[in-house]
Amino acid sequence: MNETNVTHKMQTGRSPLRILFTADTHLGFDLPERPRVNRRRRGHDFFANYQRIIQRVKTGDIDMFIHGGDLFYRSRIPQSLLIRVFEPLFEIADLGIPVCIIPGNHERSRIPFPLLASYSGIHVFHKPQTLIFKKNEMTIQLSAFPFIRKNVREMFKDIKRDFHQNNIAANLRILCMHQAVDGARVGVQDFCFRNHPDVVDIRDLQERWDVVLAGHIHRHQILQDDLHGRKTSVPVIYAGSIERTSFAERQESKGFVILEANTDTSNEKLRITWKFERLPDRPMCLIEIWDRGQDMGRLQEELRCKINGLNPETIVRIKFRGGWKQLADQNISVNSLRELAPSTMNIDFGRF
Ligand SMILES: [Mn+2]
Repeated sequence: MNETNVTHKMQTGRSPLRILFTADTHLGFDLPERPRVNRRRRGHDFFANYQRIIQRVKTGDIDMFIHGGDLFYRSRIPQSLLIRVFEPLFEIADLGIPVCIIPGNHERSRIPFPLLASYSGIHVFHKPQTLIFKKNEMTIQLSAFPFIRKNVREMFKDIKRDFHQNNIAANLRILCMHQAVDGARVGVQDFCFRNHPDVVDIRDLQERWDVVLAGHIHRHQILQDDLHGRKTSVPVIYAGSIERTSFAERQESKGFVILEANTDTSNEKLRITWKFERLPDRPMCLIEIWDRGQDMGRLQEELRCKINGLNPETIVRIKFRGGWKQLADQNISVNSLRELAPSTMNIDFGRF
């Protein structure tokens, strides 16, 4: 495992240092090249939010752009999509704003990251690596490693040791990764990751860095406690996904994070603040239809009534409960559901 130290001079900007951190953009989600069904595709919403982030980076006060992984939704990417995703990143790099990308679990070797990484000003962390950036009087050390599928809890201890060997005196030390960390929460049931081989031990993050930026968990959150509820010294910031990728995310706000760092001139102490900037998201609604002995006609009516009561932009999932399930599964097709709903709505059945 090799580390390389590269020094990049950033464009001189205003103080403080400002980093835009995003992750889990899942570009290409629900965006088939040759769709077999004509319905509204959610992929356009993901791209619109990606473009909003790109515009935000270009507004002039952002010094660095970090993507915490899952840039794409899967590893086999059509050429046209690659261009749509890469070009805005090239434009940011051309402005003198460093672009740093940490490969996530959806990013395998098929994605031509070397093409991206060969562009001046774009850094892809194919392996654990530390890069040094300078802005005015500030030295920023960014350490990152690509997604580890198995046993990250153990493996991270070695990665950390190697990072440590290359430590330099920096004003701001960032770790970026695409992993679950103890205490991270997901879903409407509020599932909490903890003490698992595939979850990073939050105690291993409490030294050597000033802040941890993380992707992988789609709910925006900041972890500042250990599993015993004790305050930790290094915040772990999840930017969250930029749009809802599943119904488990239906209650979550979506957006990205702006991290600000400044050194206090009187005592040279580092001050870090962050804010979450929201992005537009489509409402999502789960409709449950319970078996109360309705006939098919009444069922259709109940469905129609519930759908009419919703914002026509909603993403809807219908779940039949009880004895209904089998009968409805056999008698109602996705197509007939779509006919009940306005074309601006996404509607399907929940199969779980
Ligand atoms: Mn993801």
